[in-house]
Amino acid sequence: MKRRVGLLLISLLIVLLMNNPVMGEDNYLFQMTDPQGDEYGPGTYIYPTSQQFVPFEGLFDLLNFKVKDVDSNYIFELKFTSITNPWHAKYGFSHQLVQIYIDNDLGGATNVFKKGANVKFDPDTPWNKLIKINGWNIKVFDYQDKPTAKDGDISEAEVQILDDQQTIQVSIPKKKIGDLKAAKYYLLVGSLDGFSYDNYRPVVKEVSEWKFGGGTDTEFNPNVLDILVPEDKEQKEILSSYDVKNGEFAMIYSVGSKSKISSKLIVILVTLAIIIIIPTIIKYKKELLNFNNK
Ligand SMILES: [Ca+2]
Ligand SMILES: [Ca+2]
Repeated sequence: MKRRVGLLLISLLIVLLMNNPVMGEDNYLFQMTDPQGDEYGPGTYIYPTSQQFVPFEGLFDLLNFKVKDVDSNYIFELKFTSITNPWHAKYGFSHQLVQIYIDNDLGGATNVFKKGANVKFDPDTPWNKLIKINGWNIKVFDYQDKPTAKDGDISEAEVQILDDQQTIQVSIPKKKIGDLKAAKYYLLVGSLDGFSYDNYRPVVKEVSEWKFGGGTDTEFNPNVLDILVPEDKEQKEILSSYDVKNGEFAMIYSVGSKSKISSKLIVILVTLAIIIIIPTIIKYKKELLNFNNK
């Protein structure tokens, strides 16, 4: 009986450790992998033909997204199949344009901050902070900022390419973003184009030297190439859900750490179990002693 109770306690502890995302390695608050080979938006997008896009695959193919909590900073890691720097961007990557829309507070918006990505967001998790990452600058915006605002530059941000030559690591002071413990994320990967709206290289119907093909010649197909999607959803389906006729953008769903309520609930359950089990052990011991004394 005693051994059984001990085993029960150990099992509960293991369940608790497994379910608490904060207790993972290196203080990861959240991490998610993304399939390789899906940098095709809704399944049809193809690379521009300019030689600047060599090797014509992998540059926009997100493989992994991690968020770490380190002292006064949040560290974001974005792993891609391939990173190149033909235009000598100061942070070491020329092509990737990443926008991380974050829901970590009450209120927020369901439309993009600036026109460009051609998507909209799930009304259940409206975003309130936006991190915009490219090889030249890192910006953070609040949903209440004016889209015309030129500010947002995070001079304290630190950016580097990790030794695997595939991972962009961005460190941003927590005070610029707010608490991410229960955050939900929309992660959009586009192709950086200094001349386009919000720097998204357009995806049109016919591919050309500087534009992606496989889209439409309207303003409604997404200009994003890869996104993270919740486990029960398909990227192809989500990114093809736009409606040219009715002028509707595709709706993106957020991803995020499993609800904090569930890990809190586990802590409560384990505590309750201990409270109930310990007196039972004591009672059982007493009964056993009484039995032996008889
Ligand atoms: Ca991918
Ligand atoms: Ca994807």
